[in-house]
Amino acid sequence: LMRTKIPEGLQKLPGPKPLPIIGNVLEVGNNPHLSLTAMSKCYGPVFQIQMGMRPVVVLSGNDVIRQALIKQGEEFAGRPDLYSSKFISDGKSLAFSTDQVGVWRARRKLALSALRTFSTVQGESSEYSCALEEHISKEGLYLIERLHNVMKADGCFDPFRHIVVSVANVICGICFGRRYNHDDDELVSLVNLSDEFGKIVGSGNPADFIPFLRILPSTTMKKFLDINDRFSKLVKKIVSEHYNTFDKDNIRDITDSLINHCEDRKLDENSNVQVSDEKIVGIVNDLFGAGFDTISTALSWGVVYLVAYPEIQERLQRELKEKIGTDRTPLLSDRTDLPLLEAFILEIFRHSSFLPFTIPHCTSKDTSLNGYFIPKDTCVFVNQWQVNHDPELWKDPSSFNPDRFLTADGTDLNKMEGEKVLVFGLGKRRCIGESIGRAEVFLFLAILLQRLKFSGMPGEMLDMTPEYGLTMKHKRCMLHVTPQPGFEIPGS
Ligand code: HEM
Ligand code: HJJ
Repeated sequence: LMRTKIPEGLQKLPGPKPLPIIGNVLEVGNNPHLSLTAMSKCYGPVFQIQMGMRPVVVLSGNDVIRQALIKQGEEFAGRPDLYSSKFISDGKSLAFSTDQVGVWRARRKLALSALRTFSTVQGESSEYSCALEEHISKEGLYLIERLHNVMKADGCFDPFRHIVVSVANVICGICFGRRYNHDDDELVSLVNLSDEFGKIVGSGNPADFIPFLRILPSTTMKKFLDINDRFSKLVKKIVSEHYNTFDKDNIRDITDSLINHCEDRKLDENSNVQVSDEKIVGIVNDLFGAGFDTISTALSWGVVYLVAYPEIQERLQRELKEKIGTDRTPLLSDRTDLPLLEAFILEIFRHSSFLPFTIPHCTSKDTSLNGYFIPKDTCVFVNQWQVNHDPELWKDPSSFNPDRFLTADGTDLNKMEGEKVLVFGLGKRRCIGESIGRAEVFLFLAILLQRLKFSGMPGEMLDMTPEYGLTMKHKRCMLHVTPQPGFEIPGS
């Protein structure tokens, strides 16, 4: 039996006793964010569990997570070799693949620069400060019209079903230079399956660690393979249309700019890293996938919280009426004038912690944390949910209270409190879509709230229990909207 020697002065990691073959998967269970938070109270902020035969280190607490991901960032920036990762973008995902550090860094740099360029360029109309703002405003107004029409026809609507199409259209605009109709079945059915994707990819999926589970028939796994397949096919079709109409003097969107990089063949002048065309253009898979799944989940939670807390919805609408009025649509530049809306968004992020764990990390060499030895190639789970519900950091963490992010007089955002919320990860692997994500959640909510009042179905209870996954979603539900006084519904 292999037994790693622990270097002198370092301790063996604490943790629960594993069963043979399955390890601790039963104790981890269906809600790893809750079970692993409970274990952190017992074993501390750095402990080890066994997923199948494989040791996994679980990090909790603001200090330990900052130490690992920022101060020891290099050592914790890898991704583990997991079964499910092989099926995402044919194993070539920027976010999930085990790319060597040089290849990952070159791809990440390209992705960041492409996102920045195509969200901040001037859009078609000079009313808007940038293309991102233009896409969100237009999709936001179109969504309002859509919800109004569905209300007229059916008397209620499923918020996620429609929000996800509008959000997908924003990232489609930036990545592919096009949008889809809300009735386009190819897109609508695909983006409405993201919960099945998240169930397989979420930290602690037993099939990632226990080989014999993979031979059992699993409908979730079938759906996951099917989603990845359809996803790749859709993106491949769009990419090949771009190759056919490519003109290096007219770079239309992110797909064009990535194709252009391949043509140039000089990805990064200062390094000798060679990255295949497939891995460069394949970056749009991740940008599109991450761009629609995360933001649609955040917004859908937002709408459900508005319904669950009608007094907060009323305060938000009063803030919009006072600061913006009814003569114009909100803009990104209104963010600093709407502290309650910003506080509400921070509280959605914190309370739902809809991204409970980061994508799993992996140590790139032998290291130590808090005096414990962690060998190279150890899988690491980072528990963001625990940080956002830590009673050491938050007063009454389980209550939904946006005011915790406002100054005592309620007129300003308390920046220090806001920075304690952990949803975008930290350090070298932190999210590259954070500024787009925050901007989009803000502007969609501002536009929706200015014109619509959300409410539940009379007599029906809202079930706000999250369903565990990479991004946790609330159960599908049916809601009502009524127009705010003073607003015409566009297009009707
Ligand atoms: C990674 C959160 C929006 C692209 C991540 C990670 C988190 C996260 C937690 C993992 C960090 C880690 O592994 O340590 C969020 C949230 C969003 C959001 C909460 C919205 C509210 C976006 C958007 C995009 C994006 C809009 C792109 C358009 C990515 C990519 C990675 C990533 C490519 C992988 C980075 C890497 O592995 O180097 N995000 N994200 N995200 N995100 Fe986001
Ligand atoms: C997807 C939903 C997908 C990809 C990527 C390739 C890349 C959410 C966090 C980080 C974002 C990083 C990425 C997320 C996955 C999705 C998402 C879906 C297919 C995909 C922590 O994005 O239904 O299908 O293929």
